[in-house]
Amino acid sequence: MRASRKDLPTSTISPSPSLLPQPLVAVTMGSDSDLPVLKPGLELLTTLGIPFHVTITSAHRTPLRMTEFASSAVVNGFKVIIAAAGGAAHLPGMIAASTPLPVIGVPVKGSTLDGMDSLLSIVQMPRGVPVATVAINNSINAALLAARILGASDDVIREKLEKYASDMGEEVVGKARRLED
Ligand code: RP5
Repeated sequence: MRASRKDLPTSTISPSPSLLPQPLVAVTMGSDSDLPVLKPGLELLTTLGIPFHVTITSAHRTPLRMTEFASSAVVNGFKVIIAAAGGAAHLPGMIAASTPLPVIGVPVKGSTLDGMDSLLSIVQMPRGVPVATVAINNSINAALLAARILGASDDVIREKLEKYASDMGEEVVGKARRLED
C-alpha cells in the first residue's frame, strides 16, 4: 500500500511543505564541510530547472537519521539521490542499501590521501547494491547524471541536457578557433 505524507512518522526526513515544486533529487552529504564541493552541482540542477532538496546525514555520526532519510526517500517523492562524503565514505553505499532509488556517490577530497580514500570507499560496493560513483569532487557530473536519469522519462529535461552538451561543444570549438587565430 502506498503511504501518504500524513502516514509518515514525525521523525521522517522530508522536504519542508511549501508551494515550490516537488523536489525530484535528494542531495545529502556527510558534513557541512562537503557543501563547497556540492555547490557547483546544486547550481547546475537549478540551471536545469530540476527541483532538489538538500540535507546532511552522516553514516557514522547520525546513522538513524541517514536510514530514515534513505528509507523514506521513495514516499517523499524523490527519484534520484546524490550523496557526497569524504574519508571513510560509507554514506552513499549505506543509503543505497536502504532504498531502491538510484544513488549517485560523490567522493569528497579531504585533507589527506587526495580523495582516494573517499573514491575507493564509494566505488567498491558489493554485488547487488549499486552506487554510481562520479570522479572525486565532481558534483557537476553527479548533477548531470541525475538529470540524465530523470531525462530518460522527461522530454523537457532531456532537451535541456542536449542544449548543455551542444553549448559545451561550441565553447570548445570557440576556444580552438581563438587558439588557432
Ligand atoms: C565525512 O567526514 C564527511 O563527509 C566529510 O567529508 C568528512 C569530514 O567531516 P568534518 O569533520 O569536516 O565534519 O563524514
